[in-house]
Amino acid sequence: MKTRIIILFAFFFFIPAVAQDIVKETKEERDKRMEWWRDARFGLFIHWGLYAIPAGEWNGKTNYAEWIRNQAEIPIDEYDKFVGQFNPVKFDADKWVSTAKNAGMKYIVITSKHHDGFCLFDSKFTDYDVMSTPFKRDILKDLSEACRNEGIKLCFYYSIMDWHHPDYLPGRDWENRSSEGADFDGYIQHMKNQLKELVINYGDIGILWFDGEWENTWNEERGIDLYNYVRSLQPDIIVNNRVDPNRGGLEGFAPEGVTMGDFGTPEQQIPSTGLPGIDWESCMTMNDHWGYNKNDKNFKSTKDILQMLADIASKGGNYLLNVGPTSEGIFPAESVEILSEVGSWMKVNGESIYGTSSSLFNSLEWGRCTQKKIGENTRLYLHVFNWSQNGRLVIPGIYSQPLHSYLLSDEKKTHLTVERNEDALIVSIPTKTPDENNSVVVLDVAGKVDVNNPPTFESIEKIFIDSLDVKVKSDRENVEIRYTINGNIPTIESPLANEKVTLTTTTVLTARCFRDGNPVSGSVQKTFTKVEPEHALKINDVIKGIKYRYFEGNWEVLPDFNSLTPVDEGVVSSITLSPKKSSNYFGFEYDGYIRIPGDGIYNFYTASDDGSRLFINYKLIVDNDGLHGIVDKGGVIALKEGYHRIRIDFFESAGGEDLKVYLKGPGMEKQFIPDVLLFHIK
Ligand code: FHN
Repeated sequence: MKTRIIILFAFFFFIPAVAQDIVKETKEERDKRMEWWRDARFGLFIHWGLYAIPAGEWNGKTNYAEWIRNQAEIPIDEYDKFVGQFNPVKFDADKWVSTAKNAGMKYIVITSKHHDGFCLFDSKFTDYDVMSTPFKRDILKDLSEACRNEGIKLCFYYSIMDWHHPDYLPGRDWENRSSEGADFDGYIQHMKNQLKELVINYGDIGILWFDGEWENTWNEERGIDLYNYVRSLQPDIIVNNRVDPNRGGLEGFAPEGVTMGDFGTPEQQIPSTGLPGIDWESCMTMNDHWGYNKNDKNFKSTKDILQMLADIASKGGNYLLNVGPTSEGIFPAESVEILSEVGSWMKVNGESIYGTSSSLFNSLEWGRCTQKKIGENTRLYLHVFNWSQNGRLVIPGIYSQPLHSYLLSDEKKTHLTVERNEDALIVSIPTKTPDENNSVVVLDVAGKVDVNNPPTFESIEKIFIDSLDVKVKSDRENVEIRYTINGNIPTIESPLANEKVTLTTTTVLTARCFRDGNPVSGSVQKTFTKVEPEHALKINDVIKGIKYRYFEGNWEVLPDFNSLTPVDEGVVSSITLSPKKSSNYFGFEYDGYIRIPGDGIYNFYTASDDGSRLFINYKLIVDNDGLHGIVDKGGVIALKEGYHRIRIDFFESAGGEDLKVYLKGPGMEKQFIPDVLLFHIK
């Protein structure tokens, strides 16, 4: 134990200033840490707290849930009366955990503390917890024992945003409650104290599932610090990416993927394709609310849920499905019924979900595919949503040699014949569908599965000046890539692409895979355009810094600032939304020159909450307008070395606000626009 303490001390002592690499783990160590989570594929989300008492209803309105205090603008003293009413006498942790386990779920994420600040656990750092209620029992303690008994991973949701704690900032703008003396750094220490309780007092914790990171007091530095802190408490814990202010809103990813935390968190949605090399989890409600709403009967069907589970797994993701328990401590009957039906399917077909990886098929008209390595071979699980009555299941564009096929629901594993028809395999299947929701056909193939995916172009730019090297690649074995530069489909006579193709003029590049003289893929085509870089402006007497004009108003899209009178104006060295006089309903226009260090292709980005636009030489390059959480958008332009006009427009409505402006160019990774590049003239 002594060694462990020394190691922990070392963590604290040598925390690097910025990078998230405190644990400096290798890929192998990370894979080991993520292994149980990747195998699990399916978990239960639980949103439970004081908000279950009003059950979505307030002052005659019935569409609330866990946000009720903020949306119904309930004064804190009024809301805190629920503390004296919270007495879930029917709460039975063993029953909750067995319901999840019987549904085929491998982990449970429960709201230890949601945005309202109420804690479902006995915290030494607040009285705003379950021990102050008539129930007086540590919910999470009961759950940790029940999970341990059933071999289910217990995980905690924890909200960074806190509408109750006096040191949290910003306060609610509708609430007549002073933030005088609030100490946000003190709040961060409070969070760390509670997180230490959560990670140390309840046994092995699988995931710290953060949320509520979108308000303007949260930033990247604090996110990295919180991630490193939790990992230092339990190095093998998994942390989601909602410590990252740039996690990309409900899409759940930054433009570069997962830039902080261990997995992306798309919410109420499923990415359109898999995301190779990126861990992610879709979280979803069963009806339309996270917390309990007694009037919400709009539950998804078991078929919807099972097909979404297969869709998510076929793209390499996890599915976190939510239940909102009642104030008595029981799951709504509809949720119990759905989980039971899902469990019946999982009992028969679970191996087609657990421990599977994404398939290589871009699309299958009848359903989805997950796969597993079986020794040197590959097992395909064909999830058939639309069962064909003609006795044939056609798997298009597969060159692998079939070995064996059977219905996963068939205990005898009766062999199904498999024939080849050109680049398709056809499985003979019974006319009667095995399962109305999702029938799984197993198909074992020799070696790595070989699907007719075309090559990929590695170049991310579609415009270039001078010349452009386009890498053309395929991860398929034993193929050669041939290409054309005139838009025609490549033939065996077309030139070999080898590693890259160098373009010197605007080109329609088309590439295709061949094997033994025959095409074994469709073709991929992209136009790369040669452009003339914009000439620099001839300006003199430049002065460091960029001009700003500050406006106040209530907009849903960017206004024409030229038609408005600014409240303030001046020059700033950086684009940081200051000086401003309000935390809501304001706008900025930044206008000046950027000194471009050399000829080349430049990407500009804005990450903003709410809307923003970026212009170079009066051309709209980034359009990130509208009411939204932090969203990162980019645009590209070719520029010659020298000064170019730059203008950024931004507006904030209410809630979180943020504006970050990035630049990427030749020899420059994506970075905040350096102050040294910003100028104005009198
Ligand atoms: O504001 C929360 C919401 O209440 C709920 O907890 C979801 C679940 O991921 N997360 C936030 C909304 O994105």
